[in-house]
Amino acid sequence: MSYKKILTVQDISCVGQCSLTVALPIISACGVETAVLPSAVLSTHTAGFKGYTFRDLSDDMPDICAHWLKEGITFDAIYTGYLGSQKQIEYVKNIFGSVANGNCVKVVDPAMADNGSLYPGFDAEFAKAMASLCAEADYVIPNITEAAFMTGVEYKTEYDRAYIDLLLSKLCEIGCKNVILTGISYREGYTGVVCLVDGEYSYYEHEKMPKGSHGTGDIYASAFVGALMNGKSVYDSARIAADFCVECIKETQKHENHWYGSAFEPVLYKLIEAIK
Ligand code: PXL
Repeated sequence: MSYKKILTVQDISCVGQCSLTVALPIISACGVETAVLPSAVLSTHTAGFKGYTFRDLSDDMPDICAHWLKEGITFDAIYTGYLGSQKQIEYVKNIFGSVANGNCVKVVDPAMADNGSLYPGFDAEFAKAMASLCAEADYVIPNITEAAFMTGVEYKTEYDRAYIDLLLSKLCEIGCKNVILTGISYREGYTGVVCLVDGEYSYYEHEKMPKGSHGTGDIYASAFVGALMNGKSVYDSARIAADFCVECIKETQKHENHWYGSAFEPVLYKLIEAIK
């Protein structure tokens, strides 16, 4: 397996175990060189903390990218997570068109919503812009809420296979090529992930933890990218990432009052074992 170099574009939430503080250690631990393009610096993430700082780094993004171009730096994969503005989404499209090498794999996690609501600061226009970025990716990793906001399909907490098929077909209509739809539960006590790859549906089901933990979306996408870059199939990458998230949630529950993130570090070795 050749040594791969990936670029991940997302914010730094200094405290909160999400975005870059999750993607960098996880993808690096998978044996992949991980370059970063921080889109913003926040003192914490926005889900549950009050009064966080937000330094928008949008205007630095084109200059950073221009320098890489001058140096002849390109990437085998580009993975984007939380992006702070529509302007950043446009910059990412330029990045896709410039520093991607010939076989570059583009992965977009449209990290903007969960449990039926958009994160603070986002609106329907942003969701539309994110949908247009998803159309440029090889793989997109939305949850049901994000898929619903991007397609205009009603968000549901109780659903069947027909609803999921509707979400998938609407995602394809807006230009998504391959979809990894997370948090899909068809029966009590279980949840899982649906993969639509080259039009083929598959589903990996696993136990559903009674209580989730924050940041598992970013952990999931990072582990998926790490596994994919190690030559695993899309389905195996989706399965490995899902199993890892379950381990992270179980670990988090051992640590009382750890409400703002997921304790992924103590179980990171399990992800590496699953990949190797
Ligand atoms: O993907 C989660 C995330 C990342 N970055 C910031 C966030 C969140 C979720 O709330 O607020 C800044």
